[in-house]
Parts: sequence; structure tokens; C-alpha cells
Amino acid sequence: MANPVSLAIDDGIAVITVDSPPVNAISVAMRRGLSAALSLLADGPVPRGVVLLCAGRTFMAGADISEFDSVLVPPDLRQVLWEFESLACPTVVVLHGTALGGGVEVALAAHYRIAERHTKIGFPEITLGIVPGAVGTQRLPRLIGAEAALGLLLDGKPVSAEQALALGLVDALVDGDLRAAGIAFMQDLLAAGKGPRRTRDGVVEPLSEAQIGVLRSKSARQHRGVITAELDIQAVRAAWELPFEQGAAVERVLSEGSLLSPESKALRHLFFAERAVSPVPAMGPSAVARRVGRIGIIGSGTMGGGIAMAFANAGIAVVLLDVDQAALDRGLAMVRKNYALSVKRGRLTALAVEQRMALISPTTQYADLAQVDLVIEAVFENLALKQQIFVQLDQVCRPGAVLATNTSTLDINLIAAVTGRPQDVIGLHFFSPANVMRLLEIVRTDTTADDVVATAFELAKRIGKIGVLSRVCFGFIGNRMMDPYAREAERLVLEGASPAQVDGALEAFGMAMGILAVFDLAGIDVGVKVRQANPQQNSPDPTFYRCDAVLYEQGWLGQKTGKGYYRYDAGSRERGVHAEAENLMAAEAARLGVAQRTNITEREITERCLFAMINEGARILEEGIARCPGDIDVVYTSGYGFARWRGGPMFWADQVGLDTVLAGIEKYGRQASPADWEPAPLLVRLVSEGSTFTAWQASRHG
Ligand code: 3H9
Repeated sequence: MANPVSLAIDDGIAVITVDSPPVNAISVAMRRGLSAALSLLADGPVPRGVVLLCAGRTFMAGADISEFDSVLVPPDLRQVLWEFESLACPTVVVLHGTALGGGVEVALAAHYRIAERHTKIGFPEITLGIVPGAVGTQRLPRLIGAEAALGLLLDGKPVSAEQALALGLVDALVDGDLRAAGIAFMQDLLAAGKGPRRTRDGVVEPLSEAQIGVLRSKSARQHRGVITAELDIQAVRAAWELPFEQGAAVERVLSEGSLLSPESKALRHLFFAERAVSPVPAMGPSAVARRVGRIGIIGSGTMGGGIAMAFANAGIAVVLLDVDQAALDRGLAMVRKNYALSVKRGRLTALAVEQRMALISPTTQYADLAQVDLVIEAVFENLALKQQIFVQLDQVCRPGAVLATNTSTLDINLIAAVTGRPQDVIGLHFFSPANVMRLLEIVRTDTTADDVVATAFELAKRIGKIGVLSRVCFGFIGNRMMDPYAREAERLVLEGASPAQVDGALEAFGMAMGILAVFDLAGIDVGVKVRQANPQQNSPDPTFYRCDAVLYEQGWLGQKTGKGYYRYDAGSRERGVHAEAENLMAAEAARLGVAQRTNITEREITERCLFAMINEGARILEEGIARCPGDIDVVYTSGYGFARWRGGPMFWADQVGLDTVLAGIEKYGRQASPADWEPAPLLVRLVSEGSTFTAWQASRHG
């Protein structure tokens, strides 16, 4: 194991340089290297001062997360930092890039801290479900006060170097050569006769319960369902209630416990799954992204407008095409209205809005798409219309332009086939609102070229989206798995569960919003029309999707009509009981011969909805629609409001046990509609082998 830590003496000042690409994560090798460097300093002649900095693009971005699943190999970072802080000469750490988590804990153990002007500094541990474990919860409040410390820990987002300076987290901002800046800062300290200044010697003013309460509720809104915030509060409380070393011992128990929690395992799974979504590195030299400067978008409705905003927000010029000026005016007015809301909320300046609007050029002429590098069609779901548009694109777009469709259901092979360049055609399935939602399903047809796939992944990154690869099937990964989930939710209402009961159970499980409330929000007509247009996709079971049908027949289309599964007061999104609808659904159940029950439990609701979804996920994996279980989890957590702390449906299935999932599927299949509950062959096989989706994935990659 190469030593990533080097030590040099420069004019009596020891310079420790850490170099462990890509992000200087604190691994066992780094801890050993740091410990060895400190031993050399402790055993040799005392230097005048010590400067610690990192090579490469960033200071330490935290502990090495890939080591969290194994037993800690010594030396312990806590001990290393104790020794660092104990040095008899002054020490300074130079921060740059993204100094995060354990990296900041290293900096807190230095006597002084300086940061390059563009540095981001923060504690993202809460997003991984863990309490900091290198005594950060004890040193940070001693340095910047308990309120600011808890604010940073519970928020999880980094602050700018300037904010860190204002908080007292760093002592100065620097530019240019980091090593030279560190040495110069040390020379100034020495000239001013400054010596060691140990953070651990500070005192912490206690917080009131009211102050804690404010921070707690802010964090609960931000990190729904995540229990780490409470543990962080306990750790920081120890900082004012106990002496440093006892507080450190409290943190140790909390931190080690948090590492073992199911919540942290799920969040860590997503950390790596999100970084493994791109298939491009494995595709070889044929997958070099094409250059994309200017984008074309066809359709300026909610979807097209949102997509235009997503590109304009990233500084990418857009040509926005619609059939006539009136449609364009409506579309642009909507975009402007959305931006105005951001200004009102203080997220954007009026100047930034004008700059973004200026990047969107409206047109009604296909000829204006002649020079775009990539065009996204975002008109409503109609194959013939989309094919007609692609024929025109084929005629006007320059050779090599990527032609994308935002379809959510249609067979993109059939769209590609009408062009003379099917290799350039791809699906880019955005989620509404497209300027906000992180997920982008990148749908590869049978003919899409490797470099077009690479272009899509690169573009997704540029606009801050997380691209996930899907192959072509009805609904791709996300909507295809949503179908059995929604089917069960509706069927449960037909069987006598109230919409509030169904949504309540799903939300208690961790879904951002129950599916029936989602239908009300999206419009009951949307799903009904998709099913009408695709009768071949419907289950032969006549009792499925009857609740939607009942609402649709009454003209109760959800929030937009004030009535759907729920009743809404004018201008309100608050869900009220819609007794009339529930009565009609009971009558429909009687007509169909479905017995209504009063014994439907929360457990039955979550199991039926989620097991049905997971079963479909297993099929999608076997068919090669999704590359791996992790991709499915990323789709669900970034696009469908699936609780991150559950890790996504496939990770959750592994935690519950695939044998439990299969037994549930078989049980519910005996209860109703066995054809729709047919277990996926992959699931059956994994259960017979005592395996998991995770192990299956690992075995395929050797
Ligand atoms: C912690 O510190 C707890 C302590 O209190 C405990 C002390 C005992 N570990 O994201 P990127 C990899 S918890 C291991 O694509 P970017 C990443 O997987 C930690 N690996 O780059 C990827 O690998 P690959 C708290 C890590 O420029 C590669 O580096 N810290 C780690 O878009 C590039 O990453 C965090 O939570 C890590 N800590 O973003 C910070 N970090 O190329 C997590 C990165 O094989 N990291 N990798 O796919 C980040 O937020 C971003 O990676 C960062 C760079 C902003 C640093």
C-alpha cells in the first residue's frame, strides 16, 4: 500500500502533503501515513511550525466510505488527530476544493485553518446516515459555537469559504499556490509570536431547548425520516455537558452505532449506486461524447418549457419550437412565471432570470433547428405525431445531431425507424417539473450508437441530472414498475381501504407522497388516457384500475377539479375525505363482486404495493431493461419519491429478505388475480439459491 503522505522541512517548517486521488478520502493508508509523519515530528527536533495540505483537486473529502463495511483497521483517526493537536509547535491546515466530513475534522484538530477562496466546507455525514466519528461534534461547537455547529451538521450542505470565515471556522482566505500560502501564513504566525491554539481547550455555551427545536424541525423537513439528526443533537449536547474526552467517548458510541444502522447502509448504497450509473466507462473507445453547444426543443408545454429551463439554468442555449406563436407565448409566459417564483423566494436575481430567458430563442420554423447539436421532442404521447416530427427532424437537422424523444411510454425503436439515422435517436425521459427533478431516464434503442449514449450521459451531468440507462419497453424502468404498485393501491381501495389509509401507509413507509394523492396531483385523466391508448398493456383482470375509471367517469380529475380520491377546498392542496367517491367505489366493488373488508392493515398495503413493484423490478433486470438493481434504486429515489433511507426498492427487498418478498407475492396471488402475481423467475431463482439482488449483481461482474 503506497504511502500517500509525504513530509518535507522548509526553512524549519514541516510541510505534510497528502496525495491520494481522486478526492483524498481518508483511508487506512492515509491514517498510517499521517501517523508516521507525526511520529517523525514528535521524535525528531521540534519544527518551528507544521503546515498540512493536500495535492490534487481537493482537500480530504472525508473518510473513505468504502471502508465503512469492514472492521476499522488501526490507527484510529481520533488518535491521530489527538496527536496532531498535541504538537508543541503551531500547526496550520490549508483547505481547497471540497473539504468534507472527516476532512474538516482533520482541519479542526489543527491550531489554525486557512482556505483557498473557492473552497466548500461541510459535514455531509447526515446524508450518509452517520454521526461524525473523528470528534468533530466536540471540536466544532468549541470553535464556532453550538448553534452554528449543529446548523452545519444537521444541514449537511457545505458552506462557502467566505461563510466559513464569517463563522470562525477558518482564519483567513488565500489565493494561488497553496503550499506557499500555508508557509507564508505560518511565518506570519511565528513573527507575531503565536503558538499552539487547541480547539479541544475551548468551552461551549449550551443551547436552549427552543433553539434545538428550531434546528430539529428544519432538519426534519430537509432529511425526512432520517434519525441521524437526533444522534447529532445528542453528540453536540455532550460537548457542553461533558469534558472533551468524555464527550468524544459519547460521540464514538453514537458514531459507531450509526454506521451499523439500516438507514446508513441504505444511504451508503445510494452514494455508490449514484456514482455507478454511467455505463460509458465500460463502453470503450466508441463512446466518446459528441460536442453539444446548442439544444433544440419541440413543444413548449409544461414538459418542453421545464426542459428549456433545465438547459438555460446550466447556461446552454435553446431553440424552443412550437406550432404557432400563441403556443410559444403561452409556453414562454409559463417559464417566466416559474422564474418569477424563484426570484420571489430569493433563489434567483432578476438579472439572472433575464440572462436565462435570453438563452431561450422561440421559433415556429423547423429550419431554425438546422444548426442545433441535439434536439428533444416533447409533444404529447402520440406515436404518429412523434414519427411525423422525426421525419421533419431528419430533413432539417445537421448530420451527427442527436435526435431525442421525451416519450414516457412509446416504442422508441418505431420512432428511430422513420429516420434515415436511427443510430442518432435516443430517449431522454425527463420528469416533471423537468427543471427540478433530478432523474433523467436515458433510453437506448436497438440501434442507438455508443457515442450518442455517451453524449446523453455527459449532458445529464452538465445540467445537474442523474442519468440512468434503460432499454426500450412500455414505461421504461420507472413507470413500468409503477404500474403494478399503483394497480395494488387502487385495488386496495376497491377492497374497502380508504384512500387516506392507503396513502398513509405508503407515506409511513417513506414514500414522499402516496400514489393516490399523486394521481390527484397529476390528473386522473392522465393515467386513464395512457391505459386507453395502450389496451395491450392492461391486465385482463376487470377489477383493476376501476377506481380511476369511476373518478374519470364523474369528471373528478383530482386537484384541478377540486375532487378526485380526495376533496380539495378551492386553492388548497389539503386532502379532505371525498365520501361521495368512496361510496361510488364501494358500489363499483359490489358490481364487480369484490368483497369489501375492514381488516386491511398498513402492513398488507405496503407489502402488496411494494412486493408487486419489486417483482416487476426483477423482471426488468432479467430482461436487461435495467443494467443493475442499483440503477433501479437510483431511478426510484431520484425520480419517484422513494425514501432514500430505505435505499430504493431493490435494496429494501434484499434487507427484508427475498424469501419474505416471494412468500408475500405467493400469498397475495392466492388472495386475488394470480396471473398478475406470477413471481418473476429471477426472484424465484435467487430465493432458491438463498441469494440477494446485490449478490446477483456482484456475481455478474466477477
Ligand atoms: C466521514 O467523513 C465521516 C467521518 O466523520 C468519519 C471519521 C472516522 N470515500 O462524486 P465524484 C469517490 S463520511 C470514498 O464522482 P465529484 C467516488 O465514489 C464521508 N470514495 O466526484 C468516485 O469514485 P469513482 C463524508 C469517495 O467531483 C470518485 O471519488 N464525505 C469519497 O462529482 C469521484 O467522486 C462525503 O460524504 C469518499 N468519501 O464530487 C463526501 N468521496 O470515480 C462524499 C468520493 O470510482 N463525496 N469518492 O466512481 C462527495 O460529495 C463528492 O465525491 C465530491 C466530489 C464533492 C468530493
